Amino acid sequence: MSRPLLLALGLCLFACKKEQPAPPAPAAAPAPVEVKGRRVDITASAAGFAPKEVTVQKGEATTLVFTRTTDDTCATEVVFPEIKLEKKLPLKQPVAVEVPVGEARTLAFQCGMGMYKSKVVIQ
Ligand SMILES: [Cu+2]
Repeated sequence: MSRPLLLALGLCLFACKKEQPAPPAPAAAPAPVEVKGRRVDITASAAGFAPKEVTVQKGEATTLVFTRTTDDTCATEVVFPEIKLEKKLPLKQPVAVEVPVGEARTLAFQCGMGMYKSKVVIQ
């Protein structure tokens, strides 16, 4: 074999080894959690809750599924002040919150310290 070819082969082996991708994280498959009605996933990350605003139809059973994706966030729990609901958000564990859809209103939700203002609009 010629030198350049060997070199190319060597480079390729090196490059290929380097590019070996880490086993892909399971794609955004819905995490197993008990859900009633429509499921709306909400992520709690360093940037707060996403989406920040969720619209829900009055009378349509809807469950918000919160998943905290990082330890680098204040949102280790979610609080719905108006309905006095608080749920701990363990890292990477989906937490279901059933939306009270009986009446049209806007419910705020936020982290335990009242930051990351977000809301669910029932209409
Ligand atoms: Cu906070």
